[in-house]
Amino acid sequence: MRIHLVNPSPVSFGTAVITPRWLYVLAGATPTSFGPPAIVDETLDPLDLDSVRPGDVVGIGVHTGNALRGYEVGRAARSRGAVVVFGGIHATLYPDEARDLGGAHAVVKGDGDLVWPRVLADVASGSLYQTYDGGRIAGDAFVSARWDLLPSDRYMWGSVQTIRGCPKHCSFCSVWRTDGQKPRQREVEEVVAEVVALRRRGFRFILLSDDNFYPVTLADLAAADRRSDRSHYENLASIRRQRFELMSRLEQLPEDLVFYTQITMEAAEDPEFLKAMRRARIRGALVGIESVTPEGLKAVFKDFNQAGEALVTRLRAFSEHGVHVLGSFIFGLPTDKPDTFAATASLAQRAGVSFAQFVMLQPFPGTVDFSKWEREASAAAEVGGVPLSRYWLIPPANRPKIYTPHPVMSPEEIRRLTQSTWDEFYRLPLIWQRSTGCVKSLKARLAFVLISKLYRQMYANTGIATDSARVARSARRARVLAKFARRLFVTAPMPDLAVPPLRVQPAAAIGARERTLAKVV
Ligand code: B12
Ligand code: SF4
Repeated sequence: MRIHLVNPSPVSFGTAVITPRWLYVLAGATPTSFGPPAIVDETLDPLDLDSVRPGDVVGIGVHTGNALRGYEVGRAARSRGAVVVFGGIHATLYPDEARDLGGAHAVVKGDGDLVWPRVLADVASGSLYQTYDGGRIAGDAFVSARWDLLPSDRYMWGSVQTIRGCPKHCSFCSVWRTDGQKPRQREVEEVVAEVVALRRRGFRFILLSDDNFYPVTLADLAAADRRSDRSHYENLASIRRQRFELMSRLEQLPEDLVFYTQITMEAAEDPEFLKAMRRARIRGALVGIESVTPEGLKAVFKDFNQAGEALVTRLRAFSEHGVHVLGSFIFGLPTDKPDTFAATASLAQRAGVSFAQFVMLQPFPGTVDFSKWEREASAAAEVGGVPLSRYWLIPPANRPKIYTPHPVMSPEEIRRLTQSTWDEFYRLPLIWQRSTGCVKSLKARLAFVLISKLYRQMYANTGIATDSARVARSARRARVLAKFARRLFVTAPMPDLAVPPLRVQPAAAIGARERTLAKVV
């Protein structure tokens, strides 16, 4: 009985940017008695069905975007006699779908780390259940990824998770509902060991694939400090202390490592935190800016963000501390008007954002926006017998772009204006201008241009274009650019790299600093 883990994708590029973490975590959770799992990332190469034998176990992880391909793989594996198990966020939300359409014998909901060995044992003993609930496990129970199984020369960036969950409740995001609002932090030494394992293999760029790297704000601490019950304050202070511990450990790792994460803009309030990020070489962060107006932020339950000039100041604080921002903006909010698009691009440039993505408000399952949209009449319209509220089941060739209905603009107008915002932001003279704020040498500036162009090709044209010729052209260009970009990211392996020895932290001093900072708010 061989274990196969498949990350489905309708398109295979031969090369990929970031390692899909779940594959290597589940490999880590697979008991050694079953042998090393066969790992297939279809963004590289499609699954070779001939490798699947009767009695094998095929584990398939799906998010909404690749669910349909996942179901195809599941049915094909089942017809070859394999035991098919689904997991991942989409299977967690729609377990019946994986069974009805994906040939699943079993579906795992929630975190797979601890429940996966039980599923395999049940397969082996012939007592498999239809559904397993992996729940939300504690941070110290997260299983480390098996990077020794990573193929050479296929990926540019490694991915290591340090925390799961987010205390916020943005309307377009499923994270707080599926991963929970209570931050679950991994053991610092486990994170460090994974980074070392990746650096040994030549990876120097690592995505900290977290929901929110800054889970405790100074205002949270100040509010907790006012309560008579100290337990909440102590808990928040401990989460914050561990963040600093992690960053101080990352600081001890080889100097050529570069980290990138996802964070709320609230971190800009906290120079201590930003300085620690810089020392840890967390050089970039995706910041969910979403909207440049207060009304827009309110519409998506994100009014903890700043708007207008206060937003410019906040974003500049990141780059002033050497943390370069990938600003993520959403278009199509009910409060957006045709002039919002140009105003957004101009603000992004003024705020010193290094990269930007402009996405159209799309209802993703598991979100508040989706639940609302699903009840509307437009979601009941059908394509080939499939209601739009299940748009991921429509074959990609016929699948319309699904956007949340807007009170005054048509989807096509929003799409066209979004596309022109990408065009404007990624004009060569503007990229060149931005490169000065990020890097110094001519070589590094040229690399910045290459990465900007690659990002734009991979994201904008393949993501929002409706013209399939344009999508195909962009995918081809992205493949060529990726070949060059790979050389920029991957470096000589350091097979003998050891985990650096622990430096003892003056814990009392950290506690005192938190108290001072909390009182400032
Ligand atoms: C890192 C990340 C990315 C990285 C991905 C890098 C990579 N190659 O992995 C980048 C930045 C590229 C990215 C892009 C996008 N992402 Co993203 N991303 C994440 C994030 C923050 C963490 C994912 C991760 O690595 N987690 C760590 C692993 C270990 O956890 P996991 O994948 O959940 O797997 C666990 C369980 O689900 C389960 N499991 C998973 N698979 C399987 C399979 C089996 C058999 C079993 C038993 C269990 C199991 O066990 C695992 C271990 O516990 C999640 C948020 C989240 N909390 O999930 C969003 C998230 C997955 N992304 C999301 C979205 C929407 C996107 C984009 C579409 C954004 C956009 N608008 O373009 C793109 C799509 C890219 C694509 N085509 O795949 C949504 C998905 C929503 C949905 N319903 O599908 C999420 C949930 C965030 C959100 N805001 O809601 N993303
Ligand atoms: S969008 Fe970001 S801040 Fe909002 S709930 Fe999701 S992860 Fe948290």
